[in-house]
Amino acid sequence: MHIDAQPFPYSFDVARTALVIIDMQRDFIEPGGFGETLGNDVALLEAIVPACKAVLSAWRRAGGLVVHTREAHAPDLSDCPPAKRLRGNPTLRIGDAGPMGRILVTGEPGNQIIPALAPVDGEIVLDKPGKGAFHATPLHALLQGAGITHLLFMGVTTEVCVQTSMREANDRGYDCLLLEDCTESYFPHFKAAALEMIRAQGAIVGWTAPSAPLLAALQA
Ligand code: C5J
Repeated sequence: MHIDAQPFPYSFDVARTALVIIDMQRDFIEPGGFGETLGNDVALLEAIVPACKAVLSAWRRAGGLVVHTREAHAPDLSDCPPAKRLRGNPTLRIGDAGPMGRILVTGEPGNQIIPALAPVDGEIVLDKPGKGAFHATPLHALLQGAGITHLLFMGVTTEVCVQTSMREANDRGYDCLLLEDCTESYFPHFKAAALEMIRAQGAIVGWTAPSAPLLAALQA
């Protein structure tokens, strides 16, 4: 399969490609979660949900592998170093009790993937304590075991967990495409810059494309 992308067309085989959905969890997307406590306008992120849902549905129909990640820490925060917990000036920190349970803690209501993109049986769901999806998770082993060589990325936030995960994936040898209308940042200029960085210098980290050509290719 080939789709129009920047900086040049992206080719992949569905059987060797996984759709990786980064951190579409209530804490970041819904009002009252961690994202909002950091002073962000979560409506910006909520706006990508319909496009993400359309891609997820089409990818499921095509029989492709789906990976969902959640930024999540153990209840005792043993996997959350002070360098992460103490950054910023939020009204609530990781592990504190918030309106949707303890912030970014495994199993809490705010840590669940939003209902519109909820995982189904057979999909991989990974809790990741870092920004990158490969740090302290079995993701690389699971993808290698499934014969995956290519990754399609969606999710939030573009310049933090998505970009970090794409860079980790690129270092591990995966050809990565970021779906432009299926990712968002609390800072639109950071999203724009991240997309440019990713595809600069001949796709130094990977490709970017809107979801429309992917949906058309999957339907053809
Ligand atoms: C952040 C993420 N922004 N998923 N997490 O802290 O991008």
